[in-house]
Amino acid sequence: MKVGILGLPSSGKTTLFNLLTGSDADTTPFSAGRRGANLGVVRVPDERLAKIADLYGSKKAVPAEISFVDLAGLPGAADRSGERAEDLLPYLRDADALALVLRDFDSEQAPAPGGRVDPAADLDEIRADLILSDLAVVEKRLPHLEKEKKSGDPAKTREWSLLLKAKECLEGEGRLADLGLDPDERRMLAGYGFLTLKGILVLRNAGEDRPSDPPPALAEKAARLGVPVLSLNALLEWEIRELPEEEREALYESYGIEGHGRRRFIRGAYAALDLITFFTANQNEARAWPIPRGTTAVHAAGKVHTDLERGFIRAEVIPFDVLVELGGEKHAKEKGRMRLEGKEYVVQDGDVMLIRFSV
Ligand SMILES: Nc1nc2c(ncn2[C@@H]2O[C@H](COP(=O)(O)OP(=O)(O)O)[C@@H](O)[C@H]2O)c(=O)[nH]1
Ligand SMILES: [Mg+2]
Repeated sequence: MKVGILGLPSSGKTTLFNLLTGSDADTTPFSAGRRGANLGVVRVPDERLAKIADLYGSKKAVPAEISFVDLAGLPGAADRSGERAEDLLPYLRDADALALVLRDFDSEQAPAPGGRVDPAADLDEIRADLILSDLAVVEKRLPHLEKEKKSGDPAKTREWSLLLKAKECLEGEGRLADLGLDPDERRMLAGYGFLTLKGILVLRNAGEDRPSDPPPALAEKAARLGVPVLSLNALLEWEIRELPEEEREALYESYGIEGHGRRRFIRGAYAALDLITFFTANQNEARAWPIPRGTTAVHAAGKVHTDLERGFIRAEVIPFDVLVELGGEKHAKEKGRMRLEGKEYVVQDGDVMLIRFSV
């Protein structure tokens, strides 16, 4: 999974990136307008994985990974960050989700752009930028499709009418995610990398003097948009992280921070994207795979390898709880608790799957 971190300059994007990935990228005031991107990868902690590796005697355990891209600016905010949409889009096109960082802190060393600290207004501005950026893509493509559909190719006609629908949606300041596209339509649009089709998680970067709940204006706006809001204090958490472990817990407690920001972020991202985890395991490795809830066995197999999807025969499934309760695969099989499932089986969180295939 790939998450793009977006926000206005000096909202704390790079600080958040450092916190999430354990990096040490530059956050001095001069870095705000710098070009380019920071890239980093984190492993998703999942206690079930070690347990599975243990029960299968796997040589190694491979956790799911989230890669993060921290960009210097925002697509539409060219005048503020010196970046243009064309420069940023390639970094974001293949992101699965966007983390929108909203500033809710005062700082003399790092003043807010225009002196405005208003996370609800920033959310509106970023949303508008995403919409404009998608609209620009649609408007650039439509005239070409207009010509191409004259060839009589029904696929081009369908794409054309879908893009018209998209244009109307964006012009009404809607997100493409709200169009309720069916899987076919989503596939048709996949190549465009539309930003408003991606899952969104709002991160409120709150100063120490701020209440723990998001300001009502932000909470209402996010609720109306149906996006979750996570509050954290990126700088404070980053500073605490640098301390020896025995001092950390006491500080988390005294500041009322529930657990590490990275863990909360990952949980939030999984919730925002409605992801679940299935596992594969053998003597060589046990591995965690994130998939959207509702994914069928054959598509889940495709995550592991395209051959497994193409040549899918069946999945042998043992739920994690059963595996633990019975003390391993062998006993689960003996007790008849391993299920055989076909292509259309909807994979459940915690399923340990062996995929039988032939190509
Ligand atoms: N007081 C305070 N300063 C912060 C916080 N988060 C970031 N900063 C500071 O704001 C400045 C800009 O942060 P940075 O992460 O580079 O922002 P970016 O431009 O969005 O990447 C830096 O000087 C940070 O130390 C915060 O939660 N509180
Ligand atoms: Mg930055």
